[in-house]
Amino acid sequence: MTERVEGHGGALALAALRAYGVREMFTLSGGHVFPLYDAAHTAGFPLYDVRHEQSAVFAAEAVAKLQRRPGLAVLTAGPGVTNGISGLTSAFFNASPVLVLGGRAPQFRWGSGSLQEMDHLPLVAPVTKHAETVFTADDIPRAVCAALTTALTPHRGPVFLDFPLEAIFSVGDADLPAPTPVAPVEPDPDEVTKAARLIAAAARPVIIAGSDVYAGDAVAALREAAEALQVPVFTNGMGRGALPPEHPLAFAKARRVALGDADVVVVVGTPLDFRLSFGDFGDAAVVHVVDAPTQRAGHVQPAASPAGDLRLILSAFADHTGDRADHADWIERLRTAEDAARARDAAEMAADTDPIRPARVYGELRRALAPDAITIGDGGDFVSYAGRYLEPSQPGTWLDPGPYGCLGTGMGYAMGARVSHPDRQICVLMGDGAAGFSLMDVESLVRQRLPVVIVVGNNGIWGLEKHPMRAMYGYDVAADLQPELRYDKVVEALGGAGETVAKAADLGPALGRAFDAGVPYLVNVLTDPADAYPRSSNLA
Ligand SMILES: Cc1ncc(C[n+]2csc(CCOP(=O)(O)OP(=O)(O)O)c2C)c(N)n1
Ligand SMILES: [Mg+2]
Repeated sequence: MTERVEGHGGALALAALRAYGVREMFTLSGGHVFPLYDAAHTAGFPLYDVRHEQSAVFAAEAVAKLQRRPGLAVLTAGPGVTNGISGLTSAFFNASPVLVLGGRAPQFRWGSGSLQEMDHLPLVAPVTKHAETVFTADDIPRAVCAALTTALTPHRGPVFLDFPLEAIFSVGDADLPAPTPVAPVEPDPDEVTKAARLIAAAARPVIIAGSDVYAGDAVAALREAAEALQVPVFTNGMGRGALPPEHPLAFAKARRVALGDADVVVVVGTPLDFRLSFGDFGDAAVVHVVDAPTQRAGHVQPAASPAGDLRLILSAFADHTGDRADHADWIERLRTAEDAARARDAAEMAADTDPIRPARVYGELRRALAPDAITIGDGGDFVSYAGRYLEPSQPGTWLDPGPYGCLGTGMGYAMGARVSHPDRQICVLMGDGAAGFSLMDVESLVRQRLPVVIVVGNNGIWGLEKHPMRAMYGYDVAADLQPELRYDKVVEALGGAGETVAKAADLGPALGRAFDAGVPYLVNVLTDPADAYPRSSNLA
């Protein structure tokens, strides 16, 4: 069924966006995109604005990640688009269905030197699934619908369209195509059976489940597969919380033993990248389960690599009827390692050191956070500790920057999270260095009444860089920040509130005030600059 739509280019775009379930726009003002604002304003469509375009794209990405629907950022021509490129690239690495609509200098005088006249496509093409200039108003609904279908089709990812000035300002009409439901990609049954047999026959199998398991709505199927085949599960990215922490097959801390001694490692919905030692697990056979054939690793030879709809593949694993080995001893061994690590962590999370160590911050936060709280990590060591000490108990509640590792997601992700979940706690965990990238967008949050809590681990340094540089060279440069800077005062000046905490005993009450504040609130925790996150490779 198609619907006839008419109006200026902005109205035509909005009609297509709404048909695909887009429910808000993130932007920073620019004349080239006024018709999109006019359409939103006229229709009562929510529009949130920011102080730097990267925040608009990060906000759209947070919506896409959390709600598993398209997120929309509207960027003005030239610098608006170029400022959004780190956000687009993050979305590309994270397979987030983000649509960026850009303004563009007029086509009819292209080459004459209009303001901000540049061709965005060569810049954005490598970090999008599709990038296109739409030259007429009439063509806008088709282009928007096609772009959104592409963004939502596994392997998901960002798409970009720009509209020359005359295309978006002129009036047109078109048939609005009905949204195309994304058909599940059937995996090759032989490859699925091969993988299931390997897992079932393994003596010491492990599953690692990543973001695409959540994005592909395959959390229930993952649990069924793990339970049916009795395989311990570790998670990363948006996969965190896929199994509740109390589940007998949920593991987080025994990773070293698990990956060191496993005979089959099953990686589902995440690439075999640096986070997973590039898919090299010693003698273990690797099963790589991906949501599209394009995601099969080119640098390793997995024993099996089924590609397609993750629900179908994981359900097929759950239904596997062949012979299977008993994994009870293996699970028990991992549980012993997990419990020992947990006891060590508990001691660190309670430690009453002066200065405060990051572990204690997370010990206190665990008490303050509700099970459905959204936590966002933006920083170096401080966020590595968050990954270690916080245990999301529900899937879709943890936002990290992903493998692109871009600092500066903080306030944009916070805005997208707040808009997605108006009734939940939203908590941003920030390094003091990371804070510099987006803290000005607290102003946007205050003005648009979007309260969030920001906890800064303020060690006065770019910790994740300073410690490795000292280890490598015996000295460091370009790694210091002002010690004990009052980031809480910055937030206060922008209309929010906050406080500085120097003593561990003051953390709990401060967090209580933060979550009750009803305005953006920054808890500026002075942490120990000598504390370095222990890691095998310190380069990030
Ligand atoms: C946009 C961007 N610039 C630089 C880096 C390199 N980098 C990674 S972690 C880090 C240090 C972060 O410092 P801070 O946020 O204060 O956290 P800390 O490590 O001190 O806890 C830097 C500079 C990056 N990942 N992204
Ligand atoms: Mg720091």
